[in-house]
Amino acid sequence: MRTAPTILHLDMDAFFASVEQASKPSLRGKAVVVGGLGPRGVVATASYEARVFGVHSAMPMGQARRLVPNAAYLVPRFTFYRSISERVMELLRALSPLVEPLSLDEAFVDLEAGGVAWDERSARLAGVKLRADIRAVTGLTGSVGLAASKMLAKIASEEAKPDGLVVIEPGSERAMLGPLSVRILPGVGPATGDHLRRAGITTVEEIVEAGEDELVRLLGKAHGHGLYAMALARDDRPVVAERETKSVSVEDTYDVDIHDRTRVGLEVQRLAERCVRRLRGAGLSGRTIVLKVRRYDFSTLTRSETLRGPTDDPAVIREAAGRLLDSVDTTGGVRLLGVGVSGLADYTQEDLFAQAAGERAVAEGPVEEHTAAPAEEQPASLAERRWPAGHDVRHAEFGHGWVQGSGLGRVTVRFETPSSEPGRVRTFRVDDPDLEAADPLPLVLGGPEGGGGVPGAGSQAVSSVPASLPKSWSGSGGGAATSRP
Ligand code: DCP
Ligand code: MG
Repeated sequence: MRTAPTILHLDMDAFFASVEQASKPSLRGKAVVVGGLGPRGVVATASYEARVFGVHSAMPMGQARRLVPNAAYLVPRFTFYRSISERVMELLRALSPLVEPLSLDEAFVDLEAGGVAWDERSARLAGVKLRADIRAVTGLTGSVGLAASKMLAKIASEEAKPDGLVVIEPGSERAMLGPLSVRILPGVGPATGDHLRRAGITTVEEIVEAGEDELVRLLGKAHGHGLYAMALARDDRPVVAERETKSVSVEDTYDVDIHDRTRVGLEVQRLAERCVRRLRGAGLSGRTIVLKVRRYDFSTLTRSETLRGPTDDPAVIREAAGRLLDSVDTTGGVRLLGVGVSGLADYTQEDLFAQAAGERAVAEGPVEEHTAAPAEEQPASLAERRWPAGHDVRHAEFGHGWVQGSGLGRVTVRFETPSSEPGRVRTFRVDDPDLEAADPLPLVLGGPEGGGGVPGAGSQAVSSVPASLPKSWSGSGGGAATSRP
């Protein structure tokens, strides 16, 4: 493992929600929930102001509404988020050829490979400058973790959230990890966490104390070895430059063959859900669902089904995987199960879009092409379809604004732009000829991330973001193991 904290992990703060707050001055400092507004909708993300009330990603939207009835509920604008993500990734690629994106808002960067950092001080400086540059270019905040390995860099950025920077100094890793929950380690989800807890292991330190043999006994060879190494902060995984993803899949090997057909079915459902989370994390959807089954005698078979269009809907993928399982004989037992999705396309969340034929009709071109859901699944009224909450509009007289809500033949628009004061609300008839859908405006003046031609929206001031930090910030890279500039 390297001896300097030159692996950087960036994760943007409350990404989709922060973009919405930056777009809409009236929502800054307020609870904002982005997600599907239809009956099957789930939360994509929530602003930190909404998280205080317990709202989080993947929560059913109805539950979020009960927790924070007064939050702003907005339909996601993936094309816009993707264009901002691209600007952030460009900044990362300026630091190093080795940039490994994990999702739209998250990536590892090997600073050493880029020659921009070689010791703690230079790494910290690069991290501080990156955060300032991201802010200047996108108007948004991202959190940075710096460490000598990927695992620790990611843990550090989590610690740094929101809007911070944490360096884990080489040599301090074991002491830092020791008291933390086992759940902090990569690959330890709720199931493995429970399994370890029943064996009396709740902290990373306790994994080390239990020893490698015990871990292998509890979790099987591959997982046990891997986890023990992580607990000792041994992680040599290199940062791998972006490559074309061909498929997204997850699989589990079982220590004891599963015979019970119901249990096999449940495992497949669980894997399908994990696969969806990974798919969404990568900002993708896919058309072909693949089921992999290894039987007691090591014979392995795969079955696949291709849908009419790409999806990342957990229900659709679960059902397809279930159908595929129906065609597989599992008598004798199953050692391994896997669920994958291939035939990938850019982000399409039918689940989020359950309400929004309008999402397709209005702003998101690619979504329109890709969506497979039949029309009768769209319960939204015509007004809501045409004017999805949160999307940009332009009025012939009042200028640029966004849809605050619609229904009963009316649409309510708040007229404001990223650089204006919070704006006023006006209500129109849904068929008002003066009102039309518009492209998002750039969050920072001069930024090209407007998702298309940037209309001249009258007077826009440059938002007051420093292009570089005051000297005193960058000079503070001294002895402390962590810092939050
Ligand atoms: N996302 C999603 N569905 C999920 C999880 C995330 O659609 N189940 C989307 C919305 C998020 C974005 O991906 O804004 C990035 O995911 P993160 O997990 O990084 O969450 P945030 O950036 O929103 O918040 P944090 O500050 O915790 O990173
Ligand atoms: Mg994030």
